[in-house]
Amino acid sequence: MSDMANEKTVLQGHDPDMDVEHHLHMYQQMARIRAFEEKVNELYTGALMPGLAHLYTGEEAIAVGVCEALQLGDYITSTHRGHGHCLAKGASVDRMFAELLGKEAGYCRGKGGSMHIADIETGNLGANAIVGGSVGIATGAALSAKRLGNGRIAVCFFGEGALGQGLIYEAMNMASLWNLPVIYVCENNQYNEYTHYSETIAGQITARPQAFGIHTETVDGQDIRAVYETMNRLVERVRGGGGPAFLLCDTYRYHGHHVGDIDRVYYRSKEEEQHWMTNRDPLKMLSGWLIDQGLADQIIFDQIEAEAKDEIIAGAEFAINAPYPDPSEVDQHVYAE
Ligand SMILES: Cc1ncc(C[n+]2csc(CCOP(=O)(O)OP(=O)(O)O)c2C)c(N)n1
Repeated sequence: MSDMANEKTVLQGHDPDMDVEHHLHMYQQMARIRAFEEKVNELYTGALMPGLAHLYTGEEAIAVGVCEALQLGDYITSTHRGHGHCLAKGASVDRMFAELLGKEAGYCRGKGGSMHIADIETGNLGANAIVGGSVGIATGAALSAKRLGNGRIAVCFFGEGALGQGLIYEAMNMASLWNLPVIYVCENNQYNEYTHYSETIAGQITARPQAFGIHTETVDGQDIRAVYETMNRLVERVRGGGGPAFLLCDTYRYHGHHVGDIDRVYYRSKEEEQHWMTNRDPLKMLSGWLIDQGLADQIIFDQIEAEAKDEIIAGAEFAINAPYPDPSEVDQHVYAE
């Protein structure tokens, strides 16, 4: 954020305990994710991106609120809808776009694509196209952290669709028995592909982790202040040896299941989409609150969004102009050693 933007931030007479700069930083992170995803959609519709992508637009408050409560060395695992998680944990826009476009500069030298981005330097153990697949990886990372005594924790992001996978219950059972430092973050964006979650999930979602004795909380996933505050408490508890936790976040994806899912009225109404975008948008909710409190004005948010767009345009340009990997390395870097 520019100095000029920072100066505009702090309006007179605000509560000195309120960390306005941090709220603006969180807004900026959400704006970067939103701009990134909009550019991905543009690249896809412009036939510049191979494969598909599952956009995170609308769910930004969860990735940012959660990752802001973590340290760099803490682990995350992600999903097929993972761009927001990667960026919130610190991935660079340039290398993300390069990966999406299959370029050598990408996080997996262009061989992983949208659904397999991993960034070990920022503790990101990887996205995973297998629904529920990263639950075992996050739980294993928590086991290693506990055995090494390095104080790290692991966060596992997954959609509510993963609640239909048996693996998650085996992993939660172990995590509880072994008191592992792991937080399961369930992003309930209401739909598993084209089916409302009420048609796939019996009973209360929270009853499932509770059955394993796992501490469970529910939060409004559109309210980044609530996500961040709740995560801070959970992180403290888990890092302090309190055992695993489960955070259920209610949210909504603005786009289709993937970029090609354009005609959606057969499974959800335009009115429903409009309701979330108008009344439950995470960026608007945060900016509206800061403005209402007299802590910031609209100019700063416009400025942050413009800066985010510039960064995204530059990152996409970098990737478009970057070279593909040499064909001779097609069978290299494909398996972990
Ligand atoms: C094991 C497995 N089964 C099915 C699929 C196909 N699939 C991809 S995404 C998806 C729905 C996932 O829904 P959810 O976990 O709620 O995540 P969301 O897409 O809503 O973010 C399915 C069934 C898959 N990738 N992996």
